[in-house]
Order: sequence, then C-alpha cells, then structure tokens
Amino acid sequence: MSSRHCILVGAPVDSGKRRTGCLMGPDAYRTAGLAGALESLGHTVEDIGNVTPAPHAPDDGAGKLHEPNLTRAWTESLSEAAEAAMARGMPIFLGGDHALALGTVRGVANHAATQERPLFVLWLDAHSDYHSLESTDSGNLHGCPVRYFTKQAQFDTFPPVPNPVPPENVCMIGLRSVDTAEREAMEKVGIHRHDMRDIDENGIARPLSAFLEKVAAQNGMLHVSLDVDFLDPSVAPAVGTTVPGGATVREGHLVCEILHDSGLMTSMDLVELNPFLDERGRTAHLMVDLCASAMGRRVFDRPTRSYNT
Ligand code: 4U7
Ligand code: MN
Ligand code: MN
Ligand code: MN
Repeated sequence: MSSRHCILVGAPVDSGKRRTGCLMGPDAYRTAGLAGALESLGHTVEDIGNVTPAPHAPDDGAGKLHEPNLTRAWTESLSEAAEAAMARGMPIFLGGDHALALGTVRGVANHAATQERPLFVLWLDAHSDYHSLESTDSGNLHGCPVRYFTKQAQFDTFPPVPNPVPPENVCMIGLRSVDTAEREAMEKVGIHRHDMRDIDENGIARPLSAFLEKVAAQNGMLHVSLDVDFLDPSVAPAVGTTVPGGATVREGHLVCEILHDSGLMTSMDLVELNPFLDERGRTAHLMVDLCASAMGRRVFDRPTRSYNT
C-alpha cells in the first residue's frame, strides 16, 4: 500500500482505572522505536507530542466512578486532537488506558461525518468495554468507551456524541471477559462479536475478512483499537487486566497484516500498555511490531486481496 503521513498522538490517559502506569505508555512506544519502524516502511512520521486534558474540576473521590472529571477532560481534548489529526493524515494514538477511546473515536467519527463516510471500529480486546455509567461495577471508565461512542446509553456530563458509530459498524475480536450487564446490553444490538472460542474454531482471518468486506462495500473509514490484553499475557504481560487464553503473536500479526493489505485502516489506538509491568520492554516492542505489520511490514509480498465490490 502507498505511503501515509502518520501522526503520533501521545495520549497518556491513566484515569480509566485505579492501577496506574499507562501514563508511561507513549514514551515506551517512542523508546521502542515506533517512529523509525514506520519510516523504514516508507511512511512520513510526525510526532506531535502528548495531548493534555482540558481544564477540569478536581475529582473528589466521592461516588462510584473513578476520576470522572479527569476522564471527561481527556475526552474533550483527545476528541479535538483526533478530529484535527484526521484532517491531515493517519493518527496513531499512543495510550494510555482504553478510556482514551471515549475521545479518539468521538473525534474520528466527527471527521468521518465531514467526509460523508461511515465510520467502522475494529475492537481488538479481551473485554467488550460496553458498560454504561450505571452498569459498571468497578467504576473504571476504561470499561465504557464502546457504549459511549455508539450512544447506546446516556453518559451524563460527558460531551454529547454528535456522530455515534452504529453498533452494527463495530466488530469485537478476542473476547473472553464480558460482564453480565455488558452481555445483556450487547444482545440487544448488532455488534459483531467474536470470542476466543470462535477464533479457535474458525481462525481469526475469516471473521476479520467478513467485517472488512462490509467496510469496503460502504466506502467506510476504519478505526482500529488495539488493547494489549487482546494478546495472551504470556506474550504481552505489561497490562493491568490480564486474561489468560488470548491471541497468539501470530494471530495478532495476521490481523494486522490483513488490515494492511485491505488498505482500509484510517486511524489506530494502541492502548492499555503499562510499562511498569513490562519485562525488559517486550510488550512495548510487540505492540510496535504489530503496528508495523498493520502499516506494511511483511516477509514476502502476496497478491493483494481486493475488498472492493
Ligand atoms: B479494558 C471490567 F469488570 N469489565 O468493567 C470492568 F472485568 O480497557 C474490565 O478492556 C474492564 O482493559 C477492562 O472493570 C477494560 C471488569
Ligand atoms: Mn487514576
Ligand atoms: Mn479495552
Ligand atoms: Mn481489555
């Protein structure tokens, strides 16, 4: 695929859950050589540094939700940064925990609306992140972004979502930890969802390709949100919410290689890396390698599969 202008957007969000460390994620990706890897694939790279949260009242620790004011402030600033970056190139958001997707997807969706193109979201995650502010037991907002950007619940005091992503435009792959309230809410809508059993039985390429056909048929834009815990903790230990039985290194690369060959991806989140929990940078390096695969790194060329209808 042709060369892209990659815009690295640091998003050191750490307010989406109680265990801290994701704020170090953007610098871990920089240290692991993300910019150089993308440049060696022929892309231009612009690192705009780290976004900061919008002005906000301090969180007082009262109530069920963890740091809602700070998370709302991140949602505002990241949404604006995302919309602006989309107009100039292909943003890669360096997380930060998954609460950052409250902002990035909102902003990317606003940009897609200006292009009069539908937005699709590929959610690579052990979790469905489909809680509402009412259904979350943990109070951790990194478990809520999909419900927010699909506008399937009111998110009181959060910025309104002018361009919600239709649930049937969302595909989740890698699921193995879905709470009862999330499952019941998801059963009412048309989110494409593939748990690990599905991948074991059918392979990972098949459900992904079916989704990409749909994106191409509608001339859609595609945002990919890659949570470290999509991968098995034995190969990607640097994450707070490990769930055994995740994707292998090769399943991760295959998804990314197919994404590249499709030419459909227009933005990407790298989320939930907690460098404090890493082993000599191995998880950061794996995430950089996966991003490189999604941007064209390969062993041999193959005849390109066309998703154009
Ligand atoms: B992540 C959880 F209860 N569902 O709500 C919750 F299992 O961004 C986990 O996917 C959320 O890592 C995980 O706290 C959020 C829990
Ligand atoms: Mn915090
Ligand atoms: Mn997640
Ligand atoms: Mn997760």
